[in-house]
Order: sequence, then structure tokens, then C-alpha cells
Amino acid sequence: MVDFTLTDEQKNMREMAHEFAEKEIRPVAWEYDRDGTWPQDIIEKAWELGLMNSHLPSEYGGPGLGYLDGAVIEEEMAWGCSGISTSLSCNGLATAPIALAASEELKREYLGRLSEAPLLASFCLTEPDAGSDVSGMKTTATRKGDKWVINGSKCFITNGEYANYYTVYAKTDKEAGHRGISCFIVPRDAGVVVDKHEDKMGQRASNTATITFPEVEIPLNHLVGEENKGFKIAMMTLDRTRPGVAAMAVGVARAAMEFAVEYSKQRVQFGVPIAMHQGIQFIIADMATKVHLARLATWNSAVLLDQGKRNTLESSHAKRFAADIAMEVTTDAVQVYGGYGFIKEYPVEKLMRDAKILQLYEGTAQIQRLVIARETLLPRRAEEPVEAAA
Ligand code: COS
Repeated sequence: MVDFTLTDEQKNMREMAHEFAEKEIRPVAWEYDRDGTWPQDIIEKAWELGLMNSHLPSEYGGPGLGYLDGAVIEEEMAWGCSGISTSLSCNGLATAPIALAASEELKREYLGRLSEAPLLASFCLTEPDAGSDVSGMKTTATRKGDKWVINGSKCFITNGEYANYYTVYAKTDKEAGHRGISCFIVPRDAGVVVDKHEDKMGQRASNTATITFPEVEIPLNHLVGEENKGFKIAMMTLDRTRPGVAAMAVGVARAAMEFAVEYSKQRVQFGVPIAMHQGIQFIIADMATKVHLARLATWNSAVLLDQGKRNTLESSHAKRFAADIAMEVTTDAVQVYGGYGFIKEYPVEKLMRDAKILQLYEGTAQIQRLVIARETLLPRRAEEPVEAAA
């Protein structure tokens, strides 16, 4: 049976998340965006209410919610402000590799930490010369006695400046391409250096930093999963987190649509509210269809995960479609506002700036199309069971 009805628990959770976004995020969102303010106060409140770390398993103290639950929460948070919601949800990206492949000891320590205090963790994959091409990374991990020595630099790291620990990918076999990458947990106090705080176009309340590991030593048991299996762990992680990005894109698009709807009812041109003009109605209609379909694709990609099924194709469908429509809908919202849409005093230019990164992070719109093309040309892969990477 196909049923898109949320359970009563999910509806309550959505209501709580919406209320939080409306009361705690929206009132400060435009100010935090302007000043690039770090939303520590909001992170602490969201953590208290259980609106962070939704996928953290209950055996490690987390809420143990499903992926659809997470998508419902993320849409509301991003409706409030996608910069703040990126900071709130980034622990999910950093901890997915741990939940997927780490030893019980590491899970207890590092997943447990996030349930005990409002701490943050960062996912360190991207490098200056290795963005879409993950295998091109230059960071290395070398075994030295009873330690791993990590050496290299990672860029565009969300929450990097504030993270308590990092999930880091490094080459353990330089000659083996994607089969020579391993995943590690690096505690911040092991000697991690925060190099650069990025000044961004949008999502300005989220923190994005360059992180350097200058011969940082970590215990041997901080390897996540098996040596040289890190690439698969990264790909399986992104399958699990792209639905969350898609949900955030739905939230941004919905916010833009709502602003455009309200404005079009108030703004009078040619003697009537512009909502009476068919040209505007068609823009609003396209916005509504796009938001609706993006949400369906997002929920589909999340439900497959909740059912324990591989969702590589659906995850890319959702991420690419929702991010692309968020860009389109926010751009059209500026259009509905006319010249006022271009002015910072009005709300929609922020949304248009915020939307852009959704087409870039966690795999560009082009990488999603690459995955979709491969999965479509070789549909056999979609039938494969979800295998443990390590
Ligand atoms: N789940 C499990 N395994 C996967 C997988 C998935 N979703 N996708 C690929 N793999 C496996 C393949 O099965 C293959 O395994 P073998 O080594 O056993 O053959 C291996 O990983 C390599 O796969 P592939 O040949 O497809 O790798 P490519 O180097 O061609 O890279 C892309 C594929 C481009 C899709 C990948 O590098 C990617 O997603 N890049 C974008 C990274 C990104 O999102 N960066 C953003 C920063 S993170 S915020």
C-alpha cells in the first residue's frame, strides 16, 4: 500500500518543529544572516527539545527517529532558516559513518557524546582539489606505532570551527584510488587547526571552515570500519543524508512560495492585487507543484531507508530535484516581489541566496545527475541489497 499520511506522532513532531522554527528561528533569521551570527543559542534550545540528532540510535542516548521523521523536522527547520538548519542537521552527516561502520566502543564514545551535551561534529571529505572527485583527495593517514598520523587539509567543512570531533577521510593507500581511502574519527583536541572561516553568499548563519590536520595523531582504534573501505562508507553516508538536504530545499521553497502568495494578495497593480493577474497565478501554481513533487520525492527517498532498502537513485532524484526547484521557486519569489524582491528589507532575496548552496553541497546537481544516469543505465545496482560497508 502506498500511503503518504503521516502518523499522529509525526504530525505532532512536525507541529513542534514548526513552532520552534516560527518562534525561535524566524524572528532572528534575517539578522543572523546579515551579521553571520553563529546560532549557539538556537542549537542549545533545539538540542534540549530533541530537534537535533534525530537519527542518533536510542541505545546511544539519541531520539532514534526514522529518516522520514528527520525529513519532516528538517523541512520545518529550513522553513525557518536553512543556514541555521544546516548547522542543526550537520551532526547527522558526521555521525552516519560512525553508525554505519564504527566499532561498538567508538559508537558508545562518539555517538554518546552528542546525546549528553549540545556538541557538534563535522564531516571532512572535501579538499581544495577533491570536491566531486572524492578519490582525488591528498590527506593521508599513516600508521606509526600505536597511532594513526593524519596529515592534510579539508575545506568547506560545516560547523568546522565549533566541532568537538571530526569524521575524516584520508588516503591509506595512495596508489589504490577509491579503494585506498579510510575513514577516521579525529577528536578536536588531538591538534586539529581551524584555518579559515568562509564569508558566504547565503546560509550565512551556518559555519563553514577550512580544517587542517598537521601530523595529528589518533589512536589506532579510531579507524571507522575497515581500512581502505572509506569511499563506500562515504557514499553510503550520502545516500542517507541527501534526503535531509532535499527536505531542507523543500522548506526553503515552501517559505519562498508562502511569501510570494502573501505579497501577491497585497500588492496592487492595474487596480487589483497582482494575485488576480494570470501571469502571477501561473508562477504561484508552478511553485506549488514543484514544492509538492519535491516533498513526495524526498519522503520516498527517506521511507526506503526506513524500510532498510538501498535508496541511491531515489536519494539523488530527491536531492537534485528539490535543490533545483528551491533555486527556481526562490528566484520566482523575487520576481513576484518585482523590484522590492531585490531589496534586503524584503524577505525573499535571502531565500534566493540560501537556495544556491543546496545545488552544491552534498553532491552538486551535476553529480546527482551522474548518479541518476548510472543507476538508470545499470538498474541492476538499484536491486542490490544494502550491504554493510565494513
Ligand atoms: N553505496 C555503496 N557503494 C557505492 C555507492 C553507494 N551509493 N556508490 C558507489 N559505490 C561503490 C561502487 O559500488 C564501487 O565499488 P567497488 O570498489 O567495489 O567497485 C565504488 O564505490 C566506486 O564507485 P564509482 O565507480 O561509482 O565511483 P566514482 O569514483 O566514479 O565516483 C561519484 C562516483 C562521482 C558519484 C562520487 O565520487 C560522488 O558522489 N562524488 C560527490 C561527492 C560529494 O557529494 N561531495 C560533497 C561533499 S560531502 S558534504
